[in-house]
Amino acid sequence: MRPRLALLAIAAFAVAASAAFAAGCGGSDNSSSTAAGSTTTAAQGGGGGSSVDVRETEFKLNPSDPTVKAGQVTFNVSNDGQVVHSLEVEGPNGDQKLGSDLSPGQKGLLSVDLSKPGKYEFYCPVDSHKQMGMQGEITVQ
Ligand SMILES: [Cu+2]
Repeated sequence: MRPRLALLAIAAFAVAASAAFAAGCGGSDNSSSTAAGSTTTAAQGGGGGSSVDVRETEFKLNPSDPTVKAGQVTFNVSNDGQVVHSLEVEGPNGDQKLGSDLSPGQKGLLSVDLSKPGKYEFYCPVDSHKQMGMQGEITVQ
């Protein structure tokens, strides 16, 4: 009786562990696009912040000089290019970066606290894309 119970427990643990491993491993890349898509409406519906659409291509940000109102700003980033891109904003409280890089065609949301008026740099942190022109300046009014 006892040994059999122990075996069952071990087997159950192994199944749970491998399921968790598979979910954490294979799921991360594919699920990020759907997760980003589903949070789009939530981010825009809640809060009083503004949002900015940013398109990334090789090697520029469009727009590269957006002007926003002070507050929580959501960057609606789409990778319209042919290689992986990401986005990082040097806000008043430090750097804020997309949770995961964007494959070509992917979109992502980056919410940044830009509650202090001023000018803030933003850029693509992938490889040397910033130096190649994927940078700009956000004006917060
Ligand atoms: Cu890039």
